[in-house]
Amino acid sequence: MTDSRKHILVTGASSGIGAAIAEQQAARGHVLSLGARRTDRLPSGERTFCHALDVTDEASVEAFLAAAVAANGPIDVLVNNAGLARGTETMADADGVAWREMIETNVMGVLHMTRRVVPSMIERRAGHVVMIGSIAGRLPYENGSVYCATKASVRVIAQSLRQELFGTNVRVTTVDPGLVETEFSLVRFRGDAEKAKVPYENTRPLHAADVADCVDFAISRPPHVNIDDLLVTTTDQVSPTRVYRG
Ligand code: NDP
Ligand code: 8X3
Repeated sequence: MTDSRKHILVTGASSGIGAAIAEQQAARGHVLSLGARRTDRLPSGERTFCHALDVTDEASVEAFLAAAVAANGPIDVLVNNAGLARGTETMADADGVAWREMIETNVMGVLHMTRRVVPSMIERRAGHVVMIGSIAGRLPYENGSVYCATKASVRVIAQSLRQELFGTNVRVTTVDPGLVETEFSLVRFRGDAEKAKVPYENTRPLHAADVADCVDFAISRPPHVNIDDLLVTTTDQVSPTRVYRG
């Protein structure tokens, strides 16, 4: 790919932030490879390659990456967006099943993807890894210990990776959003639409497109500029638990 047209790979592009990133980067004229488990929900487009992806399954990750590279060539930008929170149990009440799902998706999924993509970036002395973290990784809250821990892990993995990639020209960025209105809450509350609405009631959450704007800013900087991390909330939020509900 040339500097002007990049091959951008987005995990979890079937919904929310990933879908918004895909839409915006498609409009910029970039070539996209999009993955998620619900392939019927992946956005289609002229220069868009869609393929099944379960980031928790190494065979699926390998099949997805092989197909993406065959379709679109070397990956210029990897956006590790796929992720979820499941449940709001306290540690004392949890059975551990959702913990494993969150750790496998949010941490192992990022690692499965990144370790397979970075070697070719190092070889080409160009590339960009973007992580979608969360405000939860910086300011943990009750009833969310494992989700918060997974997002703190993403942040630390990015910091360490940036050190490892020092001198290679490969960039690493973390974008940590606050409350964004997506299907995130529906997933966290296990499909209970009434409970899922509550976090967004009487407040102005971010739109997925606002987060896509942050990713767009980071990846469109000149090649010598690395945006290390961005924390983004609406003016109605100053911490995970301090949300203005006027
Ligand atoms: P959505 O639920 O709307 O989207 C999540 C995406 O992740 C879906 O496309 C889903 O696709 C994908 N996904 C989940 N598990 C897997 C898997 N095993 N393999 C591949 N894809 C998977 O939520 P958001 O858009 O809000 O979430 C995107 C990211 O943003 C997550 O990492 C989340 O933690 C983070 N975030 C969200 C915030 C919010 O308030 N919404 C705030 C801060 C961070 P499918 O189910 O089809 O596989
Ligand atoms: C999602 C935002 O505050 O619900 O990461 O954890 S929060």
